[in-house]
Amino acid sequence: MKNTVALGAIALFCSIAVSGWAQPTITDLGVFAGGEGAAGYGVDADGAVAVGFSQVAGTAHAFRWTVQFGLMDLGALPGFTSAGARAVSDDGSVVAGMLDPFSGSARAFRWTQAGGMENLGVLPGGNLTRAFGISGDGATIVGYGYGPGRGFRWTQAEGLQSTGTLPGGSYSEANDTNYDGSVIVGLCNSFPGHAARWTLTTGWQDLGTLVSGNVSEANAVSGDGQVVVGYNNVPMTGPSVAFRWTQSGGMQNLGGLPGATDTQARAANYDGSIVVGASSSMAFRWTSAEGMVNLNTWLQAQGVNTTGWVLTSAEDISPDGSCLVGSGTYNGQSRAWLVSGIGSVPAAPTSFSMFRGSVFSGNLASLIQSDDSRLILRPGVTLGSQEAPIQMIVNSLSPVASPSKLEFFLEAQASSSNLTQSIALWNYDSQTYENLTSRPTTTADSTAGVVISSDVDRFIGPNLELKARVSYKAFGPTLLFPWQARLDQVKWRLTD
Ligand SMILES: [Ca+2]
Ligand SMILES: [Ca+2]
Repeated sequence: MKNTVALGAIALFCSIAVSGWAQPTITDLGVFAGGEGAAGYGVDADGAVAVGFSQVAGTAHAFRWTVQFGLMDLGALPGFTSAGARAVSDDGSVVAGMLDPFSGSARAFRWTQAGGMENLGVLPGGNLTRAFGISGDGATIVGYGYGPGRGFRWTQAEGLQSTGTLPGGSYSEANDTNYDGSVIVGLCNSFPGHAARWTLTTGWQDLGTLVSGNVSEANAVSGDGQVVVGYNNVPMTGPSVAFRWTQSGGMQNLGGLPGATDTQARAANYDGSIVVGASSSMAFRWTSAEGMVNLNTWLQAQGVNTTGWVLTSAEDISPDGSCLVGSGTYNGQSRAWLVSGIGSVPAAPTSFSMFRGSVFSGNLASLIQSDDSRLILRPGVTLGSQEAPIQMIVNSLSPVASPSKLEFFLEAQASSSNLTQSIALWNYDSQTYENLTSRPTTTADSTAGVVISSDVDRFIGPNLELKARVSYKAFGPTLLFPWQARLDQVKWRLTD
């Protein structure tokens, strides 16, 4: 059904105009004003939402980044001064994290777009909770409750429930859960701790260790619940190695990057075929075919421009493996990063036209690369005050016949921030533009995007046409002088 069609015209166009244009991209998720750095922990299914925290004046602020609007501070409930976000549901709408994460009275929280932030409370007799994971469907949050020293599982219907521990055990931690919340993984016993897997019917199951007497801990479980990943180490002093566990194969040693002494697997995709993590402060990616490779060099081999970046850990992966989030440094500054579009195919603009407004300078070639060479547009006459006086229609062709995902990105700035920039895609079914995002313009380049992963075919024409409309309109005080929109790059990304 989904066929990558070989369109000679596109292939030729790509080889000439966009050679070296990497398909996966790395995005700096930014920091809040005055921020000292950021760490990324969770990504949704299609790379449109990422979560983590950003440090401002020594205080952690939980963030939820979206491709449309960038960084948003989730704030903190009254009585708390700091927060950190640890995980996000596959649709990006539910976030799990911690209030005052580094204090003795930390509380797990749940955030939703509709209801805001909610304190999940403590287990009976407990005095703190920390949330570490969320199910793909967003209904189950897992973490750890101090006091009783037990992993917890939270659902709307049942509230906070202890996961218990192994028979005779004194301790448990719940670090992650699968797509539907039916499998939880973490740590059981006191010392030495063992990686463990929990289901409602079996309770905790000890996954053992690679070497008798060692310590192990499970950090994550695949979406289907079948693959558990984490680390194994020698108690107290020893080096750690990553492991990948399956029911049939038991615990498999994934080792570490060459020379590394401290390796942890942190996440797995839906079927557990891709594992990511950190190996002596270098992010890694593992597959059975390629083994464990340094993510920095792997991305370079994919054509990603990683200039300035050192990716020190990969903390989460989307179910399809196309998006990764984690932490690192950009030009020496602590930053959260998002890599998206792994496995996607490019589509650069092939033509554009002005429906309202006109070209001040630049041309189609200005839109191809992110190189600060820009297509500069100015407003024109409109039929009414509600109509945007700059409306550019930009066209391309999809290299994929029936993509599972369509992404559209625009890097641009304007001469004023008193403008609204809107992106619409032409719906070939309804024969109308669907307005997908509107936001204020910035006077320095910024990237706005849309990610479509359901009913994608409505945006693909009968001959694989792609059509988008970018518009600009003044808001607030009327601008008395001519203003400009300056577009550096327009691009589509399609995933089969
Ligand atoms: Ca630029
Ligand atoms: Ca450009």
